[in-house]
Amino acid sequence: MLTLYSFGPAANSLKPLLALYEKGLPFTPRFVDPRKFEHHEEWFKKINPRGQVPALDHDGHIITESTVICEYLEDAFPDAPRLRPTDPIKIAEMRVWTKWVDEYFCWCVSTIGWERMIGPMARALSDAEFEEQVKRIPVPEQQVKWRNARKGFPKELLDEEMRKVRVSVDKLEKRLAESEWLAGDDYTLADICNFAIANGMQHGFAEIVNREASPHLLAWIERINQRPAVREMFARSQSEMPARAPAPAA
Ligand SMILES: N[C@@H](CCC(=O)N[C@@H](CS)C(=O)NCC(=O)O)C(=O)O
Repeated sequence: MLTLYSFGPAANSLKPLLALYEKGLPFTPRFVDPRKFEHHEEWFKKINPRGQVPALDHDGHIITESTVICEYLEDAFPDAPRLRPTDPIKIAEMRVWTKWVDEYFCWCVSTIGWERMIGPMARALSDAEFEEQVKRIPVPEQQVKWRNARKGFPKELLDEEMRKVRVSVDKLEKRLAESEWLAGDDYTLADICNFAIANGMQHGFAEIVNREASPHLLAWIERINQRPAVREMFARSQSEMPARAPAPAA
């Protein structure tokens, strides 16, 4: 039996949701409500001691880390439609893309997301309420991030992160101008993991992700949104998970 703990179809939570639907694997979705700081509650920290989503429970075994969950699903369910190439060279190519999103692309988009979404959420709390929440965050670096978001990130940092967002968009655009999918001829975890971060940038970063500046990236975002599994995932996730504010990005 599979249970996925997630904030719903955005950011890191979106990766395993896309993989599960694409592979047609039945699972129980368990929405963890970021507005109620449910991910910092004791019951959830027993599942993931880092207090972060997503987390997958497979017959009582917990797997964390969004990209690792996607790779795990490939290993555990190899007969379901494949999302990883078979050629070792292509697998390496795919993993360079998933490593890049986890180490670079995700973080610059995340800081801007925290400034825009978490900052106002943190400032809406009283000092005492905020300290109470921060105390429950198990990862010290995340405590620092919450404090910085509440104060507002320094302008130089935001400028640098925006520069990295632009570098990321250029890199994706260049690759997608040459190839329909990121790691070769097929839709793979390289596409899933990058789409999880890129989807929505056509709205939140419309000045750089648009038809004129990044036509191939936009076409790829639209192409993935049109996939039957992706359409079903968004439709079902919306009805299965309560209406909510956007989830905090990484
Ligand atoms: N490296 C982890 C990052 C997980 C992560 O940062 N999750 C975010 C949501 S996208 C989260 O739980 N944020 C809440 C917090 O850190 O307080 C992964 O890829 O799964």
